[in-house]
Amino acid sequence: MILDKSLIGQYNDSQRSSHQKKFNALSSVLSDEGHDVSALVKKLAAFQIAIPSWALGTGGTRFGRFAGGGEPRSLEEKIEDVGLLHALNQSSGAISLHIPWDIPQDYKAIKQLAASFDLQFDAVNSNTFQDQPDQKLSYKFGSLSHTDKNVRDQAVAHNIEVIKHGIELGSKALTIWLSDGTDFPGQQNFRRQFQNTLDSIKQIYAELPADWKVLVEYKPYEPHFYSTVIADWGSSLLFCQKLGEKAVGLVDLGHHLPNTNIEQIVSRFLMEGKLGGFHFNDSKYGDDDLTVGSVKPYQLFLIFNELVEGMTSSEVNNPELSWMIDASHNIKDPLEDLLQSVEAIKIAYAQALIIDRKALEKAQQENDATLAQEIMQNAYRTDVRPLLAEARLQAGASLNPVAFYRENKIRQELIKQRGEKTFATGL
Ligand code: PSV
Ligand code: MN
Repeated sequence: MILDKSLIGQYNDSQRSSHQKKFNALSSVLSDEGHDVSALVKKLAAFQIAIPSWALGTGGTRFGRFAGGGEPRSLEEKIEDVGLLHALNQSSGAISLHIPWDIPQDYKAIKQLAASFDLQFDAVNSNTFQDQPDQKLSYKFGSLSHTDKNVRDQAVAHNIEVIKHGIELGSKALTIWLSDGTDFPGQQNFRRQFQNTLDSIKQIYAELPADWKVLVEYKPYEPHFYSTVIADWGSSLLFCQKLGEKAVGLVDLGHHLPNTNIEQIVSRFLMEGKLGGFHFNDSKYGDDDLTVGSVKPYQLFLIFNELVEGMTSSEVNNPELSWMIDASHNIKDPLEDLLQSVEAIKIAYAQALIIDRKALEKAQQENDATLAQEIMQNAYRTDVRPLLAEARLQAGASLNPVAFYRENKIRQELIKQRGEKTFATGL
């Protein structure tokens, strides 16, 4: 569906005066606090978060899936949906593909389509966690870590094929999420599994173009329930250190055991110059795939505090980060969910940008925990949404993307075009 952009202008005109009042009030407070408001708006407008091709359809669980209507039936329709999101918020200017769920048939046409929506191709994702119908050897007992070299070779070849698709599309990174692990104590030798995996990823690493990265994602459990080869940030960092400069860690917010201090992990990765990027989502219990910021917005803010601090510190030398959402929940309209997620990420970023860093540093030096908390929460409790809205207004996006989406009955239009019973390919 191609959005008539004049509708955005009309909608913004109807909301402009109310927005202006809120923006003026916030600008005046922030200016008094010494912030350069137009620089903040510029930073927010420039911040782009990639959308995964598998988040555009309704997710499910092993107990079932309740598909919504009008879901994209092809890669082309997924690109159209991300184009729609980008038109609404001007902050979702990239799509991340999962192979083989979304193999492009005609690179040139796909690239043209993406360019028509002003979209880039973010990291490409390999998949050795499922067996494909035409596959020779099974991944039931692992892929890159498998005891059988033939299985490892097949998984390595798949990753190299994914890099090739990425090169054709203009991607600059391969994300490896390795599901390999065990379900029972004693099932495998941990050290040998690690070594097999390292040997496999080294072969993949050797095929990376000079300006590429490999993002090494970690996850503590699921699909395996006793051990996972790359279970935690320590294992991810170990692989990255052994592989070389192009290997960096990927933090998926849902891939931590309850109460893990994710912001400290972010700081450690940054300190080592090994933070590659994020898969944003929110979680209550595990890999819940909930809307970003819906359960733990303060944690998200604390993560952005580390990011802003680390990326602006002269003591940190970390490569550019790859920002992506990784969520596909089972009840919401996926497009509304993604709009809310992007908004939550940018709110946390804006709040982290307005922390009084000098005062915080002083409070830290003086071990004044009370003042440090006041400073952090003063930023967190500031309603920064008018800054985001202003960034959208200036970029030609909608002042309120979710309200616009509903008022213009976009889902109903998609259902009309694609049908009530459609299933997005992927998960
Ligand atoms: C695994 O849970 C994961 O987070 C990986 O990033 C996958 O590529 C993605 O979800 C989709 O299943
Ligand atoms: Mn992920």
